[in-house]
Amino acid sequence: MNNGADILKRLILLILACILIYSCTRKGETAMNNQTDIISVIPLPDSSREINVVFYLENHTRICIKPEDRPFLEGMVKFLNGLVINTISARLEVSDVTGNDPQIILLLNNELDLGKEGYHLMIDKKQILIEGETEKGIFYGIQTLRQILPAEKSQSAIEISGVEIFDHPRFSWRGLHLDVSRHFMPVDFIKKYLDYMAMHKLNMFHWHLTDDQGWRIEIKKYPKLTKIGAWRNETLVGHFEDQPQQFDGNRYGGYYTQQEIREIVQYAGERCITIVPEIELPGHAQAAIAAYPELGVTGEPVEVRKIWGISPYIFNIEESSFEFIKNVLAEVTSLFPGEFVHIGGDEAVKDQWAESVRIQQKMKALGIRDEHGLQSWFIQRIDSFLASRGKRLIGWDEILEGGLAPNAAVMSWRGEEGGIQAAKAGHDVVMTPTEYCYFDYYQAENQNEPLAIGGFLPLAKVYGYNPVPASLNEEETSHILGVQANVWTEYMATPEQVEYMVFPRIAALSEIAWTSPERKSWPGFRQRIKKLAMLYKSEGINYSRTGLEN
Ligand code: TNX
Repeated sequence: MNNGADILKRLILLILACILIYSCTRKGETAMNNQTDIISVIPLPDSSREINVVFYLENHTRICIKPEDRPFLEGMVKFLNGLVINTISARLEVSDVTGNDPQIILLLNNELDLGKEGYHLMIDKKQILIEGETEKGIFYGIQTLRQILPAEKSQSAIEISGVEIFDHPRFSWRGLHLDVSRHFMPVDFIKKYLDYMAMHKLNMFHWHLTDDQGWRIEIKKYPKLTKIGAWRNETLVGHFEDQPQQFDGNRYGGYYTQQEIREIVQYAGERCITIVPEIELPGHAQAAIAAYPELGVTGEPVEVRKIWGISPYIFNIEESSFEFIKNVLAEVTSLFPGEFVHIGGDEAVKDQWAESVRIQQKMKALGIRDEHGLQSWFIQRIDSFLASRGKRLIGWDEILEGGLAPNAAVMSWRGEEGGIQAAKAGHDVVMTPTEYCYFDYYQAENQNEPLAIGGFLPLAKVYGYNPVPASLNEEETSHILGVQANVWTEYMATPEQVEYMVFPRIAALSEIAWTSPERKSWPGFRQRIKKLAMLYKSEGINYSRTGLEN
């Protein structure tokens, strides 16, 4: 009896212990799942699930593509192999057939239902599958794989943990801008910049090619734009507000030939990036007027601007000036295949228009009430020209003043108000308010921070931005194409300084542009950015460490 009770007691204890061990394991699993849900990828994908196996990437791994996909995926194979070479120092063979070897499959699949840029990535024991409805999706799948792979190069096979990811972007406009007028950036750096964008799944490169301080795009019909307009006699030293102003005494400039531009457009296209060229009108035009004074209101000669701030020089409204602008835009549109052309429209000081008897007479004859109306008339003429060439106009939010053609899009930079107003009026909008999106602002309060324009935009603040204003209803929200950060280079004289200002804030931008807001998490991002910074380091990028420390 005693013995029997003892056995029963032991049995009960054993069962209890089993239950305990089982439940602990379950808990452990859940905890792990939660952890791996947040895989270390930026921007964070829609969903990720850990698969408890490893894939060995080795030099006899094959890249497999269906024969009918080949013509569309050649470029993707090139990227994938570039990535593999950087990881295991080997180039993989490409084959049509799927044999028994470990393989990486790139697949076009129009039944995925993840949109044109979405992808499905699955890493299991025998294969890595990257599928997308288009090559763009596959490209982004490869970018995700890039962040999953170790940042350092290895001479032999590597192990990759199993995972399955479904992913697609929140916005179709995930933009980064670069001002090459205030400081010229060489072709090689523009290519790097495009690489950096691709790494973060950004897809719109807004290239600010003209401004008061330099005209940077070769226009065959008007050689003086680059012969004269691309060069300033000297440059301001220190901050614009420092007194007395001092200058470096060095002639400064540069421009891109059309051949170089074609090369860059192609390079961008291979990385699923569309370039939006910007030709500034009617203000920020001092360099063009320096080259051709007859385009200005006074007709007097002026030099290319050598200080920052806003110039009073503005295009006149003669028919000959519209001819000039149309001819320039004709060359620009033939170089850039994208849908949008940015025509500036910001900060056009209208004093010269107001003071010109000729312009005032013309305004009256046209029945236009004031200079805002005149700017609107000006922009609408450019809009119809662009439309006749199959392009869409986009401009800074000032173009809203005085009315705008329905198809034109607006970039909201002076806060969100312009964007809200534009979306409510049915215009497409890109949000880029100074407060959250100006990467020329300081990112740290550090005493030794390199000189910047001012402001304060730390990493966390960029991350916290939601480009859809709460005041918009669903229909209006559909006009928010996306978000963009701007990189004005008054205080960035070199590519290294541009990198410093862009990194790591570009990572926060990519997540607000790509990841759905419910999935975003600042603590999660802070962990993941540390891993991504290892990739920045191995790429030799001059990134700011602020925001990456504990
Ligand atoms: C305003 S943002 C400008 C640029 C300057 C920038 C400096 C915008 C449309 N225009 O010309 O470079 O401020 O932050």
